[in-house]
Amino acid sequence: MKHISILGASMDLGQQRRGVDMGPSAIRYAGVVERLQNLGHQVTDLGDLAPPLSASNASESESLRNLSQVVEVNTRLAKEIDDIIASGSFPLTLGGDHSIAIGSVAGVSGHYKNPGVIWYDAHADLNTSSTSPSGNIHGMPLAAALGLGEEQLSHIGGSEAKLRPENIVIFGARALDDREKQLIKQLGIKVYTMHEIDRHGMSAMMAEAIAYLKEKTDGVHLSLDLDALDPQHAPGVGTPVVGGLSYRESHLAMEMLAEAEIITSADFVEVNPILDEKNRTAKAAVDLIGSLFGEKLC
Ligand code: 4U7
Ligand code: MN
Ligand code: MN
Ligand code: MN
Repeated sequence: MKHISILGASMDLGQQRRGVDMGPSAIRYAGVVERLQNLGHQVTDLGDLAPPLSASNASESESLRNLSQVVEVNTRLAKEIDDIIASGSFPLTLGGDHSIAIGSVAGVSGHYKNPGVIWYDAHADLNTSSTSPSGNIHGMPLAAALGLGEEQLSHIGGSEAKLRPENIVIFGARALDDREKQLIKQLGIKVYTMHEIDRHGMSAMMAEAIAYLKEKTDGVHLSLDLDALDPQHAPGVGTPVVGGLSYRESHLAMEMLAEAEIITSADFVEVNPILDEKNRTAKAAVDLIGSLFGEKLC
């Protein structure tokens, strides 16, 4: 039995398709609290973090859209996550676009000597204001956690880098920008692209990723972007990429993580109900959360 604190981060200013701020509601309507309670966990739903104080300001930089709002929300989120862990509870953050992982990783990192992360995503989210093709901050959270790019983002929750490159595993990648590929090589970040997963299978690749992280980390944050799944299984995301992980592969991944008992915090992000079909993507998120927290088929 775990004590789990659910926090909604209803943010949509890290990208340009409206509606992803409704992700936390959609995941709640898909039954996340009941699902976790039925597994015997003690769940506190802390509701949603208050939205950004000011509305989007069109005059802001195109290389870092809505910077001040993203900084403000993530600063509050980092503090909330920090407090949840300090209280002995498991923080489960519901997004919201992936820019919110800047705050969740910042809030987690101070609690571990060697924090690690599994970035379950079609993308690497390693852009900075100088490499980003879009200026969308949801493509930058992993770079910020490494201490790269705009300091207003990388210094949220403290000026130190929140993650070491060798403690990062990117899983499900298939849409990396050239500069992101360069950075991955330069820093030696471990990436399981769709190629490796197709070739050797989810079971072998996830087992390897778990062994890799288990050896060097004392806490692992799972940052799960629903666009890691193929759009067939998760259509309600802002940046869908064909050729992704299946629903079953993702289930297996979560079951293996549950069995390995390495995950100490998580976020489930990028669920956009406006783009979804009958809340399927939110339901997939809840199914995966169930598996991550120990649900068995029999
Ligand atoms: B997500 C992109 F250029 N790399 O930076 C960018 F392709 O959190 C996409 O993973 C980022 O959904 C996707 O804008 C961010 C683009
Ligand atoms: Mn993505
Ligand atoms: Mn710095
Ligand atoms: Mn992402």
